[in-house]
Amino acid sequence: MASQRNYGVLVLHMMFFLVVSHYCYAQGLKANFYKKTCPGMESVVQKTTARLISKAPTLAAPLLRMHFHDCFVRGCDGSVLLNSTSNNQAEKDAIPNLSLRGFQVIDAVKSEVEKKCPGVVSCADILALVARDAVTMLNGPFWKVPLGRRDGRVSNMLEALNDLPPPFGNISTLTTMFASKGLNKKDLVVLSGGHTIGTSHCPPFTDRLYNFTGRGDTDPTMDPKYVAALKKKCRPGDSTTLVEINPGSFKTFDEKYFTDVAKRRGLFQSDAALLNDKQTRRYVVRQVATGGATFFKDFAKSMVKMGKIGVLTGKNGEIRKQCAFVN
Ligand code: HEM
Ligand SMILES: *[C@@H]1O[C@H](CO)[C@@H](O)[C@H](O)[C@H]1NC(C)=O
Ligand SMILES: *[C@@H]1O[C@H](CO)[C@@H](O)[C@H](O)[C@H]1NC(C)=O
Ligand SMILES: *[C@@H]1O[C@H](CO)[C@@H](O)[C@H](O)[C@H]1NC(C)=O
Ligand SMILES: CC(=O)N[C@H]1CO[C@H](CO)[C@@H](O)[C@@H]1O
Repeated sequence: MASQRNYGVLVLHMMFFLVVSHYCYAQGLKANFYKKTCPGMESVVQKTTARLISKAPTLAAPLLRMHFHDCFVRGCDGSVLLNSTSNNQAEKDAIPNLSLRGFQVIDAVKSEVEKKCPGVVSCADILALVARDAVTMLNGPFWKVPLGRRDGRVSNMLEALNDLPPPFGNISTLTTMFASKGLNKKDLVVLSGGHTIGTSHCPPFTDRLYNFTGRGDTDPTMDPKYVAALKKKCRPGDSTTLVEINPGSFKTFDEKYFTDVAKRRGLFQSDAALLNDKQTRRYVVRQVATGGATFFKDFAKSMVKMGKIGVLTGKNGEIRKQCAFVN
């Protein structure tokens, strides 16, 4: 009898432990995740990132974009960093990767962190931190990055094509694609503000200039003066020229992106589309009117939210030794 009761208590304890540990794994991410296992890792990441970006400032923007692409495909699991192999085409080789750059920054940061504490810090966490540090370096906001992601073992080109929103996406497509990742319309308009930095190749928007509906026409929602200026930079078929996404301010993380969008100077249809919904439009107009009163705070919040999409935690996935390869 007594032993039966003890057994019952034991089972209860075990169940409690399982539930609690499962809960911890499921919740997973926390700001001081490496406090004991790799103290000081954040400053190693920050210093290495700062050193490399100060040598090549145009890498800051693609590193932010890389984190976004990582999170939208299979969750933030470092899958975007994996190289293709003889029998697998990785996300890197999908068309939207065209301008993904800065993989060498991630690799360099990883190797500095590995020197300090081998096999402890995931590539997915490193990417999330580097993206934050890149934004902060361009005078953008700073936020605490919840950590504890683990690295995935799969990277698939077709998934990248399916899950990444296309530049010609309309507001309903964009809303649906963000919603499928647990992000709402506010996150959509706020995170689109990432287009305050960086450059684009011509193909994502040349149709708007030359062949919008297939009849040699121009996108009527785009400021004609901006169309004319872009036509000078991008001839039809040009796939190498780089254009500033937020002209005049593409090296600074600020709220000026919203001024462009409001003036019908959003570069992609996806930027322009933010004017076609009451809620996203209201956000754009309000940031313009207030000089970006809440943009930094909102961006930090939505980045933390994006950084939690589909993460692997606990015993799932692995801690890659090299970010371009599974162990
Ligand atoms: C809303 C859906 C989005 C679409 C359709 C989109 C599309 C694009 C496209 C087509 C480019 C240009 C790529 C090229 O060089 O050809 C680009 C660049 C960029 N995107 Fe987005 N994007 C979206 C959301 C985001 C988000 C959420 C972020 C980050 C928070 C982001 C950050 C960036 C950055 C920083 C660049 C510049 C990259 C560079 O300078 O190389 N984008 N985006
Ligand atoms: C991974 O592939 C890229 C090209 O996509 C190449 O530049 C890089 O050297 C490869 N990384 C490693 C570690 O082999
Ligand atoms: C948005 O784009 C999708 C996919 O191209 C299309 O099916 C849908 O009709 C479009 N919606 C609107 C409101 O234009
Ligand atoms: C414009 O688009 C139409 C339909 O997609 C296509 O048939 C035509 O070749 C395009 N014209 C140019 C100049 O690209
Ligand atoms: C950086 C990178 O891996 N770029 C690849 C993107 O995809 C194209 C093919 O679509 C490859 O040729 C690039 O090497």
